[in-house]
Amino acid sequence: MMIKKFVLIVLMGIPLTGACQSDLKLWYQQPATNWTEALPLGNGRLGAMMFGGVKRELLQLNESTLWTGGPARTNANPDAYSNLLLTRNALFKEEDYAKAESYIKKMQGYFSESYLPLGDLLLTQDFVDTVTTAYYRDLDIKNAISTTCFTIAGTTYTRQMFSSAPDQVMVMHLTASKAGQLNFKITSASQLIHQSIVISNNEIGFKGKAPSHIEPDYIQSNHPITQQDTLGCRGMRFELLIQATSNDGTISSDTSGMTIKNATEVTIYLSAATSFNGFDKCPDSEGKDEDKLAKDYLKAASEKSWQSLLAAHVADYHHYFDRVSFHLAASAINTDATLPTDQRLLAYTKGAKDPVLETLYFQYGRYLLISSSRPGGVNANLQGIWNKEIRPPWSSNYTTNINAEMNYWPAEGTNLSEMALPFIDFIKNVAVTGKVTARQFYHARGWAVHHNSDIWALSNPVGDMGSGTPAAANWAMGSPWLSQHLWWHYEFTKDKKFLHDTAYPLMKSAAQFCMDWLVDYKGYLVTAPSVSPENNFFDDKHQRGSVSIATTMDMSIIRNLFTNVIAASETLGEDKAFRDTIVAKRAKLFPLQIGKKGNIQEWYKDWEDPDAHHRHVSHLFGLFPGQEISAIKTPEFAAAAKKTLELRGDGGTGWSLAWKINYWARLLDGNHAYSLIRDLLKFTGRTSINYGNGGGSYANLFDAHPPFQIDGNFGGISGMTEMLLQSQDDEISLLPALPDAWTGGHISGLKARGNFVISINWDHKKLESTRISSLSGGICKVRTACPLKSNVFRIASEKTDHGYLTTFLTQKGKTYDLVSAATDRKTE
Ligand code: FUC
Repeated sequence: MMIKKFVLIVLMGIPLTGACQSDLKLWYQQPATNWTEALPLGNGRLGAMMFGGVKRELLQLNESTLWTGGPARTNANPDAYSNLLLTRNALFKEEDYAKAESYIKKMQGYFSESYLPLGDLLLTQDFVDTVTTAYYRDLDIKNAISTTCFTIAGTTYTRQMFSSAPDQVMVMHLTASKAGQLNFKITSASQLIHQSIVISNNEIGFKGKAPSHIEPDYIQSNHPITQQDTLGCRGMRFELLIQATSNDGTISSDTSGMTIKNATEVTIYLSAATSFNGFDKCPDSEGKDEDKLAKDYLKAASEKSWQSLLAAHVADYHHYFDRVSFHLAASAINTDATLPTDQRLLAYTKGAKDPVLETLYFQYGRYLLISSSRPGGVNANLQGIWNKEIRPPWSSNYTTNINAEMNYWPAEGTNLSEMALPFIDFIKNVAVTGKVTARQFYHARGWAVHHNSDIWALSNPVGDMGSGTPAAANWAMGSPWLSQHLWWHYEFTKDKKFLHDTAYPLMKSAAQFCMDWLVDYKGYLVTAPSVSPENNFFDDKHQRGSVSIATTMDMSIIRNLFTNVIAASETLGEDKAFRDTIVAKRAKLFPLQIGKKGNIQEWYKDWEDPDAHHRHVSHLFGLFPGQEISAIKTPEFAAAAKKTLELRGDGGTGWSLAWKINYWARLLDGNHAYSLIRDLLKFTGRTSINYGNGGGSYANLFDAHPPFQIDGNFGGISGMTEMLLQSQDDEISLLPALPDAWTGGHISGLKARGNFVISINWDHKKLESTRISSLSGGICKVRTACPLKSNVFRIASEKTDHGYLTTFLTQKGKTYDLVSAATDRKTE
């Protein structure tokens, strides 16, 4: 009953002017003319970019499992290992980095496969009159529904669309305010080789088989697309079905499309599926029955009304989205709040203060994660699930030297733990292929993953046996970095069964790889060969190089894994002998170094940077996402990290800006973090690749590397979260990096390590009150600028050099309200 009532409100509540805007809508006064203005919808699997054209509505469609290729080959490069000793000799004995680079190139394997666009759906609508008024389109991220409406010759036309997770279809509902005014044709297209299907008068579609391989966009090739499966076991089948229903108009179909005449209300159901059946199954011979899947989803959905599908969709979406609300004091606003989102973004780019746009951006990131990563599905790729290119930038694959992990930085903290599950499944898969890679390439135990992967869980260094850039391709730290997310999932959920059954065995196996990969050198354990993603150095002879030993990032990632493995084994109370070995190994790892400029050294030696402003700042891994460098516990390293960031500068690609927001938040410098939020929200229209300082946002608030990469959206909101709440080092820090621009506000529902749900109210930059719900019980230690008080339960507040630490014992399932002593005094 409640849900029905709510749906009616949603349907009737279509605002026609900016004045009735809710804070949680992206809205525009004109259709999208290019892809980065279109609005993304998704249920984790089915994605659409809705353009909102008047005469020509374009929906660009995706299905998250539609990739080229088949299971990763196990014979990637049998000769790789013979070059390892040669590389190490070049590094240790000759210090000849060019030579090391030439050997390491012989340790490369296949390129990854490519994520594909499914196709387009076009609605071509006939109007006698050409004058359009009251045009409006939006994406309501509170309900995950997009609306386009406009008026022509006195008739208002409305199209609403969503992608339903419970019903596994996308649905569009079209209405005309005057009877019988809907006259349009539905056609479909795809860049993939396909055949049209006409099932009945009101059901059409297409099906086909994906290419067996597509070369990455950065490889020069006259024939980049290989359709034929010459290797066997490559190329998945796909199918799209489109059904329309109307209770008054007529519907007819032929191979050219579907025609709807004289209707007042039409519902279009879109169903799609592929034969993908897991990373290790031949997608054709062992594939799923995509025809049955697509038909079954469609049949079940089309038996339900638009209203009931919408109600189920909204209820399902609210279950996740509503956990967090975020408001910033509107007093700081000096922009025209009635402006549409694109103009608001432009005003912001010119310097307007707009906290509402900032909170919209935050919630939009959560919307994008819920829409691109659902339990049981595949993890969000470089573009989430939204890609229109047959040869997308970087194959729209997984890049594990930052991008794939950054996608999941906000998952736990913004209370979307379930959305991390597809990433955990991906980690389980690469741990399987990674075992073969570790053994074949390095004769090592455990699992190894390099910088690129795909839906088939590719783990070898890419480069087709020598054409990859070693600074990217031969980075071997994928398994220890990915393992961090297993530990995080445990820390935030306290799910001991998950720790025991899933996380610990994978973490331990990654640690075994690291143990075998590390080499004794001058009393330390070092990695060799070693790169610092995707940067170069000038060596002692001023020769440019990229392959050396013991880069800071390598050592920090391994230290982080070893620390987490030790904690995990202690928590489980098992595997003491292994833990002792890891404790001993950790003590011997080559430590962090402070260089002559007062910065954290990136390389084993204090070498110069050919590109001082390089977008990667991987040597600060220990600051974030690691926790080795702390403004409170290791102030010298924190000062060196700050110097590093100053030397590197603020510029960068979208994800680089996003990472820096997290860095400055960990350095407790809210104003610097905030200035980078402003950079990340700088409007750009550029879509060609720019490795320099071009990072920003498109009109649809997608992150611009450029081109579009979704990592910046996710990394950006992780940084915003870190400014308001941190929970590393066994304490919860409230408002650790609050910028002056966020004078007052309220955020509720964030998660902290220990499985606490936190709400925070602040005013005049001072904490007023906090509510802490303890989902697992246990000690809660909170750091704040002023002591916290409670009249109902016992707490102890202790003054430290960095604010007050308040400690109390929580019971599982209980909620605790605390006020700041400063606020308390004010009200007394
Ligand atoms: C890494 C980055 C690039 C880009 C690519 C997908 O290689 O260095 O900037 O984000 O991943």
